Amino acid sequence: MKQRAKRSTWLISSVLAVLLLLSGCGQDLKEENRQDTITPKDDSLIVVGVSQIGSESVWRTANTASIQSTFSKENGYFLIFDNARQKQENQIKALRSFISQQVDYIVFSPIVEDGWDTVLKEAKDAGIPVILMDRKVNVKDESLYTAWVGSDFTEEGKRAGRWLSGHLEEEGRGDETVNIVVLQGTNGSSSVIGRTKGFDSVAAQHDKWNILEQVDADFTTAKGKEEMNKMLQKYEDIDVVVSQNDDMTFGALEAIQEAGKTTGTQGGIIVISFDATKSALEKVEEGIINVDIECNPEQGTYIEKVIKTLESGERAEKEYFVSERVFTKKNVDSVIDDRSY
Ligand code: GYE
Repeated sequence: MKQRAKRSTWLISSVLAVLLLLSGCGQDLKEENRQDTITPKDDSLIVVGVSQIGSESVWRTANTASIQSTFSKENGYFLIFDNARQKQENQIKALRSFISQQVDYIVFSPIVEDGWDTVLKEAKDAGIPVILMDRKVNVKDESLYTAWVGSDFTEEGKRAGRWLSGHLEEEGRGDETVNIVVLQGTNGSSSVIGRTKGFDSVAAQHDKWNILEQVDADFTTAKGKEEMNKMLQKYEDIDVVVSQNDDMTFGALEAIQEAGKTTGTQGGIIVISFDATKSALEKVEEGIINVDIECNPEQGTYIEKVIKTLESGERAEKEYFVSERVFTKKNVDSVIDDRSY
């Protein structure tokens, strides 16, 4: 009953939002929002406001596609989607707009962990459940969000470390000094914090692993190339590149090739990547990337399960982990053809 009343209030506020838009006060709303805002047809639909970080990577685009296909009108949802273009302030604006539209649920992927207490308190006070997607928030009061769906980033980092340890042993290089450089993604994000912590915890058990530098390359190909270039100029002898997503890996591979060096199973530099997107898995198959630690972007159905649980009046779990694997040349063929992103 409460839900239905809320949904009709939402219709009224949508009309107000349209008036605001027409008067030019809502220009920061995206085109797709505008469409959805002016065509609320059916008040039995569950209204979900989604604030996405941006479109920095292939992973992110796949994550967005998963959300858009899950929260469709055919499935009973009215999706208001906002792309924050890599700015926390845009995400905060989007959340406030969802609150004022009295959406039924807020789903969002926080670009960084800090700085959400105030806006999440506003959502809580408005009685709107918040489901975190992919990344987490660092808040004093955990009741400020209802649930989180995403990856175990620390475990991903450990998987990378464990793979490297096993690989060096297999190659009879277990006692060698290895020089490692790390390309990190967006500073302050959960994926970077977890992957770094996990890898570092394995590195700490290996005296001979020498982490030369960990640099911020923002999860993008352009930055990955730029930062890799700098490190190739700075360090003569790089044995391992750990790149915290596939997009940066592609940039790094370009820089390495241009420097006249080789990578992968037959090459000079070991490359460890994260995400396991199709084009990167093809590089694993070719032996150019040694290993890809999967990060599963298809989180829409998991989030829908949380919403269905809440709709039925039950309590949701606080954390839902998506399933993930590790791919090398040995097992990559089992997945490559079916990969849609
Ligand atoms: O690995 C990267 C994206 O937070 C898991 O963000 C996500 C990361 C993903 O841009 O490609």
